[in-house]
Amino acid sequence: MSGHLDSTSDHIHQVAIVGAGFAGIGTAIRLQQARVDDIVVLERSDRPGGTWRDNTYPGAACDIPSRLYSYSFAPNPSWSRTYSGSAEILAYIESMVDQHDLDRVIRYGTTVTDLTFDEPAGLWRVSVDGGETVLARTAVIASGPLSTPGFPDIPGIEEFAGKRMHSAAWDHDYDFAGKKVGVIGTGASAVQIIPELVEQAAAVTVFQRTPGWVLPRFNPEVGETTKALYRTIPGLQSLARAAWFAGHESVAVGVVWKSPATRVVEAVSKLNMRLQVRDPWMRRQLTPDFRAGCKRLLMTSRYYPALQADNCRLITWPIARICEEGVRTAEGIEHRFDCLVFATGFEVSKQGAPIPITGRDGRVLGDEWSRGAYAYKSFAVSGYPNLYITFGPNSGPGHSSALVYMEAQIDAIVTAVRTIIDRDLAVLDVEPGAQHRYNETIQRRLQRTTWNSGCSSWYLTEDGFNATMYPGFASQYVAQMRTVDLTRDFTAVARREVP
Ligand code: N01
Repeated sequence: MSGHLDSTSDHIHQVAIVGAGFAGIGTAIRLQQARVDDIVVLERSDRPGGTWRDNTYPGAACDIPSRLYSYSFAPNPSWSRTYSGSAEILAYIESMVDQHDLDRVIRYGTTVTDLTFDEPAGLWRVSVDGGETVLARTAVIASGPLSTPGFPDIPGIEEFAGKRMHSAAWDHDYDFAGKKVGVIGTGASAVQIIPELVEQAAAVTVFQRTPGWVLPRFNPEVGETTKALYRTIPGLQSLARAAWFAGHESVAVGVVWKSPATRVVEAVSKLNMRLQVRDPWMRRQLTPDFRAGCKRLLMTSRYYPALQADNCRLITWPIARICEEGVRTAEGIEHRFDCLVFATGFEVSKQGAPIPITGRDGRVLGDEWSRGAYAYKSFAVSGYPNLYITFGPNSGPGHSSALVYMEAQIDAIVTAVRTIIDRDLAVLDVEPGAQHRYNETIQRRLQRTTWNSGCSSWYLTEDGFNATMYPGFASQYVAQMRTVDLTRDFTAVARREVP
């Protein structure tokens, strides 16, 4: 797929969007529907899809039901399973690009290097590699919090002479047949990869630092009759979506808040383990020592059986170092491998400001967020006018579809962009007081959530600050985004008032 839009240095776009993943594509579609025509999407890769373009490891799939994992304005009656695989999700995103003719506005192979607000001109200067500067009245950062693969800080990691692979940068040309493979990590990505590797490789060794809470995931095919009904009865799929949404909202009670309901989730998970894992020693190794929901729940029915396969070993000794031939654990045993798979997550420390962003008076967002990111209702930051973020601070869903949160953000962004255009604003900036009050409430409520109940996870900074998750239900988040008040909580300067 290729697309190009002429962008001379003096042309000012209405909106520049960074990233052509689910959020960037969704924002572009909704802006077009709101008659915002002059937009440009800057995408570093040569294809759209973001997470679902990059995470192609064997077994990659969504652990949120497909019906909830598509834009509400574009339901997909053709999902093949309850939980779709990554290829199918990527195909859906690409179909959205085609249907909305977005290749016209996406510039592939264009990496944004920094953004600077030009206050006198009331516009963002977006630098891209190669030295060009793209100008836009409004900028939208839709580059996603989990887009840069993270390798662990294990001594000797560079010494390994075999094949190294990260879950988010899979080498499909590598043949696992007959190979000895070590997998580091047992999070959401790992539990999807391990069952596939156990089927492909000669031997798989799993290095577990912290076991997670596992819930069963039933993933039946969607029948042809159901698909036909979705295609023929208008609104039926939206109804099914609403039903799944209600189901997820009820799970949230046990997952979000420190409450007795958490015990129910833990009991279900323990029962699941008892039914799937025969060996009491292994059950002890796999039993978490933190409250369910503190880390992401792992949704899989295939992980425990894979761990017990004849060609799979679970190692719970800490890793001491990586050496030329494999991994040495703390008890001094060296495990030799042909390939090491790093299912070790992402560089979330850069989550706050993935790109250098300079706002009013030379303020640098990365500096302001160095001890933890914050924003007004997760999508706008005081001092950085006319700039909006998807999946910004404290917008993480712990239990529901990220797309529900994302669409609420996109609606707020479209309203702000239309306001900037209709009122011909040079500046639309969040009031610091409104931002401060919002964050005080968010941080107070976070103290009562399981995410802040003592485990370590990518949700928290090293100081234990939670800039990631939204402390509430998805429906509450949607409601809060509808109450974004561009008059009371923002200051505006019209272009004609700029000296
Ligand atoms: O990454 P993670 P992930 N030595 O950071 C271990 C989304 N997602 O890619 O728990 C040994 O969760 C680390 O151990 P510990 C989802 O939002 C969605 O799996 O820190 N081990 C952990 O086990 C998810 O939350 C889907 O002790 C080390 C693992 O590596 C996010 O992506 C599917 C280590 C990292 O787990 C990230 O998930 C998959 C070390 N030095 C992912 N360093 C959907 O289905 C790290 N680890 C939607």
